[in-house]
Amino acid sequence: MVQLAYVIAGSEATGGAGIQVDLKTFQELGVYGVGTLTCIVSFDPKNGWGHRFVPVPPGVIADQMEAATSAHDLDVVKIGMLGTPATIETVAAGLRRQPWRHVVLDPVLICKGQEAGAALDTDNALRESILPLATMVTPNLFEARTLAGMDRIETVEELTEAARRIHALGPQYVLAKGGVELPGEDAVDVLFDGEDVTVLSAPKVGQERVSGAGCTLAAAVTAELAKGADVRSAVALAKDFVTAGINGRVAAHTPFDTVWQGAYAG
Ligand code: PXL
Repeated sequence: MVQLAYVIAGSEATGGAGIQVDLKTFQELGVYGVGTLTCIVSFDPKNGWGHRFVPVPPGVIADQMEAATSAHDLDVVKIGMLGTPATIETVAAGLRRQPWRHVVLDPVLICKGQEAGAALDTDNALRESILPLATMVTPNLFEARTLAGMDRIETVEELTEAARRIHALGPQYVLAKGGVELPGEDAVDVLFDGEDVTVLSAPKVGQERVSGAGCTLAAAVTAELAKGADVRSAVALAKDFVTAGINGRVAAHTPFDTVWQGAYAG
């Protein structure tokens, strides 16, 4: 029987992040993807690839969630970019309507190139309304600093401390991602389940960030959980999947290359 995975996320028009990446990842990992669109991001090539952001009206988001959850028995969902407090409240209300085996939250606070602190009300709404519903949260370095309330994260020990602090906010599993910005030879991620710390590392592929790596990682975890994998196996496979995708990256005219989700299968 085909397993299903659900994603609630935004569109990123170049194809390098957002729901496009989530659905490609689901397909590559053999799960049937169902998606609900929260917003449309169209980078502006005439303006340094700055963000042009259009939210989907809350009623339309609620309609999509109703259609998706009525058509299918979904029990694993990934949450990507939400973007506004109104969207966050709508998605939280929709999620509360049924039980979930896993809610994987990629806490997209800002996108690459956006100014830090651009959307404090959105950050607060995410923390208050979505974080308590998440079984797993996958912050990058910036998001981990923000959620953990730490000024700096420069070592694996500090990344682990951030994961512990974020765990205390509610989610059962925290996957904190060091990425290329955490100093060192390897791209290190830390999984904390409330008891055990698992450190995953793979040699960095260059020193430049790649667009879509975070989306791909969380989507791959979601797909594996949908197939019934335990959290640690899901995270390990997702790390391999995203590392293969970064090695096979797709060049673009944007400031960042993007992950090739097809690289893992070859
Ligand atoms: O990479 C984070 C992200 C997620 N979702 C959407 C985005 C971005 C960053 O640009 O646009 C829709």
